[in-house]
Amino acid sequence: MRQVTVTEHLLQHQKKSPMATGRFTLLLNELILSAKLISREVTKAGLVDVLGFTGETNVQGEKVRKLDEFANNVLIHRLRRSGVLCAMASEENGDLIQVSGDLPHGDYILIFDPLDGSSNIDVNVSIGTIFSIYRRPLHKSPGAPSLAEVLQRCDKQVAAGYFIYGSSTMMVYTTGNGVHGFTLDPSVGEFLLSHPDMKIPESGRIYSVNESYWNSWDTATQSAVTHFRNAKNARGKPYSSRYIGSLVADFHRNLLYGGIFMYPARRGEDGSYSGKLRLTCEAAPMAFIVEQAGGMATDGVNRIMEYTPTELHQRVPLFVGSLEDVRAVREIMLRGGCDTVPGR
Ligand code: P6P
Repeated sequence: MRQVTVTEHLLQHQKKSPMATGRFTLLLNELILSAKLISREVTKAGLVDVLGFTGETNVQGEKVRKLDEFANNVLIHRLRRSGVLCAMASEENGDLIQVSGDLPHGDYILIFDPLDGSSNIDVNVSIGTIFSIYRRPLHKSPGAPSLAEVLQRCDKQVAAGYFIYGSSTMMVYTTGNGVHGFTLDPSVGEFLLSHPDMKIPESGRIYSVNESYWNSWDTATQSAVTHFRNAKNARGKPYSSRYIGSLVADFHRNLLYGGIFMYPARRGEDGSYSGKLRLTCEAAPMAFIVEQAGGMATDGVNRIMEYTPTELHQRVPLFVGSLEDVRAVREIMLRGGCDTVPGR
């Protein structure tokens, strides 16, 4: 296959993708440079003192690992200077990261999880950076964007993607014209097109869920997981259970092989149900990607892309993957009187 860089691919699709503007290309290239810097640190994590904790906790109440902090700082530093953003939001930061001020800025809004799956950093399991891009609404308020301008309906995303730092470093992204995968060739320092127009198999052969939470699920969720324990794939074989505990790694494998990733709502000590994954920086970008690849993403019943976030770090249940698998869950949830699906 002729070597095609991300920029060449964007320009080739210029006509089809209104996103292939110079300003979007610049934004994507800054994300790519950030990912190269993060990848370099991730791959040598075992050699220098970037493992372990900083001793701080983030807005999620999670211990911040040094690589988390490094990745977050790289992305904020580089993207703040891209000149094309008006606001950023990170899974690691409680509030919006304002961009305007003395630096040039533009109309894109970037929401990201700098290093998802970071609990796996010390054990050499694939982790990733997830990003979601919106445009600032036209009827914009003067000055820096308000939170309301950032919390847009998920189907207003203009681009979404992830970098996965594994046996190779890959970028998978969509601008609404299909899903395309690029693999980093370290010898030239370029992401080269390796997976053009990715499509997820319509029905899968893998289900991914942390079954240790069985007792905290409602009965409809338990029925959905039981369905896959007994289901047969398109070739009449049982589904395989695979769960890495790193969303990007589990999602990427299922995108290629076909299957469903489930992070259902769990009952808390107060008896209420809530999801763990964040809507804006995890569920929404993965939903955009999977729908562009022919799959589906719901909270069990409702389409993730129809959500309008109520807060920056809103959590949702997530069922994402092959169309027939996510549809099967939806039928079970509706039949089972699922009472854990929050209103949109
Ligand atoms: P659990 C990582 O912390 C993460 O946010 C996702 O990457 C992953 O899918 C999930 O949490 C794992 O959560 O509760 O199964 O450890």
